[in-house]
Amino acid sequence: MREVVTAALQMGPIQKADSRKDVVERMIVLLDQAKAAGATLAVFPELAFTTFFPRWYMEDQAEVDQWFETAIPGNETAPLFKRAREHGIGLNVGYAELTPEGRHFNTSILTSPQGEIIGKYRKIHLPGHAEYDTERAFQHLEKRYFEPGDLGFPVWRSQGGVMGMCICNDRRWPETYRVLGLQGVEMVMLGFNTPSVNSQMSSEGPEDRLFHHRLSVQAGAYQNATWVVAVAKAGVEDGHPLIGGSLIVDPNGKIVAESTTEEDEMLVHACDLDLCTFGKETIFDFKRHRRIEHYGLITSQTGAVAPNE
Ligand code: CDV
Repeated sequence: MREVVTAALQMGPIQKADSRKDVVERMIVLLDQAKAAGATLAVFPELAFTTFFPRWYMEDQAEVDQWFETAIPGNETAPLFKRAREHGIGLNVGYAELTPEGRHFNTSILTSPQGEIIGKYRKIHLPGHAEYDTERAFQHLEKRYFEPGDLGFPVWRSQGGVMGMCICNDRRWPETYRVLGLQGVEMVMLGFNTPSVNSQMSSEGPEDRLFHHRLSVQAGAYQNATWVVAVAKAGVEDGHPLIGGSLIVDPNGKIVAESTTEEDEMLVHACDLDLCTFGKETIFDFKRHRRIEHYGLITSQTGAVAPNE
């Protein structure tokens, strides 16, 4: 058995007016709960230190940049990293990254239980749009504020296994899990901020949103024989609702833990990485069964092209 006691640390809403100091205090309370539950790994949401600011249209770059971190840990976020190190807990946490060169990414990092940053991932599948969209019920401006990630989908050895990251919308794309799966991933960690209603179709509400979320995460886990830990920022942020539904999913695609609130909430599960072996050596033994000679379109073509009528 290779058990990783994993805490999915769902966060309730963060309002625009909430300070990073207040948010980090909430995160530390969750981290203390994770320690009490015996966790050595804690997964926090996407853009965990702030409200989900891409819902707001901004033209002034200085106003945009206030939502970004220029250093991780920075002055205000350092207490979280210090507490994780003291507890011997590795962290996966999402934040908005502003690089010294002035580049903007939707990023997550992985630390070791000893507190070193061992991995960084920059979100590749950015949803939404870049300009104000009058047709939508609300804005989703990730394409305005972030560049697509430039680091690919790497994996890292940590916690006695092979660990990978992705962020929110990435979980809906089978390519994400497969590229990680081809590197032997045994646990995919991801945070998300998913509005409870589709901004382009008001009839698609929380039930459908949770259905698509579970479907994507469970399929990714099963088809790649990997654990997936998916963690929400949930609840109503300045009038804008986000789904909860944080999940820990096993390598058979089964949900072993799920949040029940839209508040700060801890889920914990002892994830045995050895449970990945059966699927990886049988039905999803990629080496024996994949037929790459038929998969060329996946990397040579982006959009769908139907044949002429
Ligand atoms: N933060 C996100 O990436 N949200 C998207 C919404 C816009 C659909 C998601 O896939 O959940």
